[in-house]
Amino acid sequence: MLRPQDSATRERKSLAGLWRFRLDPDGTGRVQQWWRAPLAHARDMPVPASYNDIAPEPALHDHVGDAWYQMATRIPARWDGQRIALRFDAATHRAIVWVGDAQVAEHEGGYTPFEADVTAHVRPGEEARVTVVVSNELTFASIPPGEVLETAAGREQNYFHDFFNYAGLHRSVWLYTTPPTRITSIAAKTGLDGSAGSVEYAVGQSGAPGEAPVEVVLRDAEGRLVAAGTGPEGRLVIPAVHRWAPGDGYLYQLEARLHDAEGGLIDSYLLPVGVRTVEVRGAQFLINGEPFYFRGFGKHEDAAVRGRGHDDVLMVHDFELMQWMGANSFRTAHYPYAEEALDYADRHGVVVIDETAAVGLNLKMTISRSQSGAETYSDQTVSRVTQRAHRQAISELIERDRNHPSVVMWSIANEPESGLPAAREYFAPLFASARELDPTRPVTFANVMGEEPGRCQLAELADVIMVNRYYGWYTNLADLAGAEAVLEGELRQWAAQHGKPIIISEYGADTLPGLHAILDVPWSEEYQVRYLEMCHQVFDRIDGVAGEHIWNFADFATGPAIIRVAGNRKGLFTRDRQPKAAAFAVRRRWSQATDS
Ligand code: BDP
Repeated sequence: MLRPQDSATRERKSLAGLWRFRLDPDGTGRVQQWWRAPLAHARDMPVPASYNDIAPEPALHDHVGDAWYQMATRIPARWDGQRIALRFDAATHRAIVWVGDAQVAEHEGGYTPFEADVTAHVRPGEEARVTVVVSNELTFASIPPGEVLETAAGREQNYFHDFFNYAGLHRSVWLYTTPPTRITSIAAKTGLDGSAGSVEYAVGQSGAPGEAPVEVVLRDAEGRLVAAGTGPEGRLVIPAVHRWAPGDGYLYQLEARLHDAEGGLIDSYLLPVGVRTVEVRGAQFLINGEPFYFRGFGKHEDAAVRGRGHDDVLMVHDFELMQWMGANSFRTAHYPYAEEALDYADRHGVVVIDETAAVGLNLKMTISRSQSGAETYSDQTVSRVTQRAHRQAISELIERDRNHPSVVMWSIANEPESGLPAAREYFAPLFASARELDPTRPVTFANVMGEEPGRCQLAELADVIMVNRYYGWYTNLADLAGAEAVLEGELRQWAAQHGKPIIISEYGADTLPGLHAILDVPWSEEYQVRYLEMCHQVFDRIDGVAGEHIWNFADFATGPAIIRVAGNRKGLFTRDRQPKAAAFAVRRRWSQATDS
């Protein structure tokens, strides 16, 4: 599915703004067919945003079930004769969409896009009514998993991950045109051969293959033509290529065009292409054949008021702060981020580990009431049904992001229970699918504390060992010397047993800004600084360590818990992006780094 764009032959209209909105805790809307009329008893709701924090109401904040959005928009009269599509960049966690009285789309999964051809349901020049029902329920059939509990106080959502279950229309919604005969997909794989680069492309089109001849041109960043080809597949060679590299987000523009028999332009689509290679060799992670050391963060899409709603202001600010820190990379913990973030990373040479929303496949880790003591993998819990949703999540992630040069690796899960043979049975086919869908990038997952080398059944399946470790916080609290010994011992074991690159994909300590202490007092700013320094000293002593991603870039919202103080406070920045002392300490380390 190609993203909507304005090109010589295509036009977009954003549906961002205020929509009408109504909660539906009892699910009556589906029975009463609320899409058939203007939404009664509705209030204003901004899109994109999570709905949860927009008004100070527990019923909105903690809602479980359906929520309805509706808006009316005029279809431009000049769109007559075009194919018209409606696209949601995300609807969390699932949605059904109607245009007028007709259902046009249904989608499972809260962080990947979906669209519908609505040409037959709208009339250029007239208004169209768009209605969407989103459901935030998580079950063992969804990614991420969860369970809805029927309690005396009503329905409650239980989930197994440490961030608030924000919901709603989190990203842009577009109406857009394409010509009736159109380009439907483009894939570009890049390679390097000495000073030359190559782009292998495949262009899909509607109708019979080859119906309209395909032409492809590649231009450099200044708009100069560097290569051209014809046919739906081919290979372009760029002599003296300017590589895409960390810190140097150089992009070429690939333009695919469809022509009619007379040579007239039918459709044109522009794809930015960064020419680079990625490879794991021994214990090294190579970008363009050179060792790369990941410096950065696990992040969240999270902010006051807008929740997980995409916002360009906050996104650019976060990237600027990461650059100020000297970070060169981040992980999209714990779900695919807005595509705008990947575009930005492409353009600025920021390296991304791209993660699915498969977080919480671990019932050992949860404080869940009804499932405590339950097995993670069983017919009633994480099962083949979960696996089906998980495979779909992997394939939608790869399909969406495969052309981004910034994305160097897929992370197919965060902290699953991985020490059981059942984990291997569940995950082996998923690793295989990811590799089949994209043979060009390494595939990994984030290993949880306790699933050490020798125990973990999945490390063998991963190309890179990613571990989340909290020695000095969840264990060895206020005992940094003890923590140092355990951390070093474990990392050395990983290095010896697997010989693969090791990335510490999470390490961190909760910290309240303004709390100070001379001694090692957890939650103080000084403890966070010393904890991180201890970890860094260990990483620097171990050859196989290929990266460090601090948990977390900023404080973020969670559900209520006695180990959380109005959210998770492991940020180097507060939730409103003010630095804690550790931000300055880590900035000194990262800005002094001389390698990539
Ligand atoms: C890890 C999780 C992450 C949590 C973090 C923490 O991957 O989502 O927020 O620990 O406890 O278990 O802070």
